[in-house]
Amino acid sequence: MTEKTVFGACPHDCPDTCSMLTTVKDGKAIEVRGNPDHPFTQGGLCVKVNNYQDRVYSSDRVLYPLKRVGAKGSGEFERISWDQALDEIKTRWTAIIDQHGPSAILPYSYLGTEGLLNGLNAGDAFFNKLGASISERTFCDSGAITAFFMTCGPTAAVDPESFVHSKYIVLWAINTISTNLHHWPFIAKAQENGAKVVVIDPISTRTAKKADWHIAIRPGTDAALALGMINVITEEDLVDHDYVEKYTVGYDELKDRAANFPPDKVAQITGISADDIRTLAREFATTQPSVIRMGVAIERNASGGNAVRAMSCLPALVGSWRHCGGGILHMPIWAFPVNWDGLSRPDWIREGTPVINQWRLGAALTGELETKIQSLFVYNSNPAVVAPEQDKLLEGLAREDLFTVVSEHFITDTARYADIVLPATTQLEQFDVMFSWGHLYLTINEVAIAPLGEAVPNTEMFRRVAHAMGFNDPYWDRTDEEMAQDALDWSNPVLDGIDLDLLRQHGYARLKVGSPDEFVPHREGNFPTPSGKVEFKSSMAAGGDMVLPLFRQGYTGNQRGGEIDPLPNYIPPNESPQTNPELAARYPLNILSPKSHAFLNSSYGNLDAQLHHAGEQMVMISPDDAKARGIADGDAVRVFNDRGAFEAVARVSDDARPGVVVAPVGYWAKDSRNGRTVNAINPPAFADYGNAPTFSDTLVEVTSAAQAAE
Ligand SMILES: Nc1nc2c(c(=O)[nH]1)N[C@H]1C(S)=C(S)[C@@H](COP(=O)(O)OP(=O)(O)OC[C@H]3O[C@@H](n4cnc5c(=O)[nH]c(N)nc54)[C@H](O)[C@@H]3O)O[C@H]1N2
Ligand SMILES: Nc1nc2c(c(=O)[nH]1)N[C@H]1C(S)=C(S)[C@@H](COP(=O)(O)OP(=O)(O)OC[C@H]3O[C@@H](n4cnc5c(=O)[nH]c(N)nc54)[C@H](O)[C@@H]3O)O[C@H]1N2
Ligand SMILES: [Mo]
Repeated sequence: MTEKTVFGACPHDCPDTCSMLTTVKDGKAIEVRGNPDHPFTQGGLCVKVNNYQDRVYSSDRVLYPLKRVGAKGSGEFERISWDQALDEIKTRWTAIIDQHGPSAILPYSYLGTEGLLNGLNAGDAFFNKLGASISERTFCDSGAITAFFMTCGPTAAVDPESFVHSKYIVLWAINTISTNLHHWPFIAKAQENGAKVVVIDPISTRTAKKADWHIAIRPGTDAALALGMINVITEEDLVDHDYVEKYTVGYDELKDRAANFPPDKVAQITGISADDIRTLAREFATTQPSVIRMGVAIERNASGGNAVRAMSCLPALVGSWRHCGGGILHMPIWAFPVNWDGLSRPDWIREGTPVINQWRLGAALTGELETKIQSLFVYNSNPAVVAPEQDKLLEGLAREDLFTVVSEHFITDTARYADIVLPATTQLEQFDVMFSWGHLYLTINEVAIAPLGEAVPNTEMFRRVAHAMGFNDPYWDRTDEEMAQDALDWSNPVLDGIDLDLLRQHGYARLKVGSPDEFVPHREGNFPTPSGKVEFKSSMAAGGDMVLPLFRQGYTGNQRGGEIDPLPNYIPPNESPQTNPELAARYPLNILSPKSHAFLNSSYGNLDAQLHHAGEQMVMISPDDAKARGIADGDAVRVFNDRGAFEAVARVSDDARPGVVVAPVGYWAKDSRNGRTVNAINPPAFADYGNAPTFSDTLVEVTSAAQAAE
């Protein structure tokens, strides 16, 4: 009998990127646990991943290539060999390319796994070589990143571990205990030491319940709140003038802009009292170190980018950057010297290649866009659940003439529509190196067990597909380890003394950025913006493109020109009772679709332990709104607007603000009452920056399902 412990990394698209230890006995993984030595993981995993071996060994795993035998969407497949699958792909694609050109093929991927090798960019080089359309990947944080770069630049900004030193912590549009769990102990420690924790969220979340102050803001109005805070700080002269003078640009213009946002007006927009707005501004300014932790959810409205810009001005105005544990934390990912272009090979993109945004998949497949898509290749993503306009998307996926290939662990709602399904390995069966967007450690993921069935890592899948298509560039001759060598700039000072051998010995390594107790990168400015300062007035606004090239692999075609406001402003929500009274007469409730505590996006939405935790697809509604509709807790309800409808169980709770309902994303359509989930009602509309979504700006009506059926 042999037993060993293998260093791994949680694969998921989550800021925590836990260092994971897998116990392997006689070639079988019997347990996973959090690495107790890792300062951020601290020995714990979450409810999603702490039984990861059950995902690996689930009897529902796809273990062999499959070919569709039933109708699209029926989920009926038969086993074929890898050679047959590759032959079929080659034959179909060759015909499509001959007839329509390669841009009729659309890749679609996101972060099913976050590894440098198997994650976001795993297929880019292949599809660029093929000449396929470019998938513009703005699922997550593209608006906030653009806004943050415009104001502070690509900086790690604040070490999440430094929060133990903070005295005033604002958790803004983030549900830390569900979505960034391993940050919580640092916040809790600060709280024990006397820090005040403020949560700004329309919902009383698990995190809000632990806060000293929960501010239940109206969705999509955060930009107004931040500008209101700037108004109070400038009017009452709570400004750190020395910091502002030395390390910022555009103070006078920002002050003028904020003059349009006095607390009384902001109170009307946000639903927060003028006194509370003043208190928040005063306390944030005077309780140092003060820090903001923003969630990805901040960007999901018409004013999301502007909100991030205004929020990113606050710490510089009051000098929070002078202190360890002060500033604004967006994502420390920018500290990792990733060789993005080496992974993606944007140099292989052909001039004039169409760019199709991910949120527009329904439109792309139903022929609404200029480029007609004849083939879709999905890996690391489950668009049938995570993309909006679900009705349209499923209609597109059902097209008989569309040739769809999906690489997966499971027959997801998307894979059900595939012509060919390719089996993918899980994290225990593959090698990878992981960055983090929530801490400053690089983590290795070693192979713990042999691949099950004929599953392969994405790296190997693209080697096979590339060779089948006759590509012989050495890019596809590299081993995974060689790819890892190329994926990072190991000569960068932050990786000084760190290499694969060291990672193999320790499982992880902290970047050489100094200790969390001394991490104050902007005590004296040094912001990576064009001016080197915090740009209240942004010089990047003159560039005229509000989607950073990052999201389309460095490709700078299709620029949208136009005037961009160099100062942060507030743009009213696309859909809200305040701004669209006509629409609100039919659909009076503002719906939010945040993350589920027990799922990771739609991953785990099919597995027993997590489903048991999450319960049936639900919608949370306030007692007032429920009563007005004759809805009781536990009733089956229909949630709908002009785009679509889904059925769910009502959870009547004071946790929802009146006028706001909440339906977490991640439930699978096939297991839902009417075969639809929350993205049936969500729009494809873009936020102000970065082609981010506007899920927090959506209006619906809720009725009891029995009533709807009459
Ligand atoms: N358990 C779990 N953890 C996850 C994920 C998951 O699916 N499940 N997904 C991972 C991924 S991909 C991401 S991007 C992150 C996201 O992490 P978060 O941004 O924390 O995720 P959300 O739950 O979508 O939103 C957080 C909170 O924002 C609030 N909110 C929504 N709209 C607004 C608004 O307009 N203003 C304000 N102030 N608040 C608003 C919601 O009510 C919600 O409680 O989580 C990661 N971690
Ligand atoms: N309404 C609403 N919609 C949302 C959001 C929201 O908050 N509300 N959040 C948005 C955000 S922030 C994000 S990040 C996206 C997330 O969207 P996605 O990244 O598409 O997330 P998942 O639904 O988890 O789908 C990932 C799929 O990849 C598969 N997978 C995992 N590992 C591998 C692998 O190694 N190889 C292959 N081939 N496949 C693998 C998994 O089994 C899973 O089915 O959703 C977005 N959509
Ligand atoms: Mo995300």
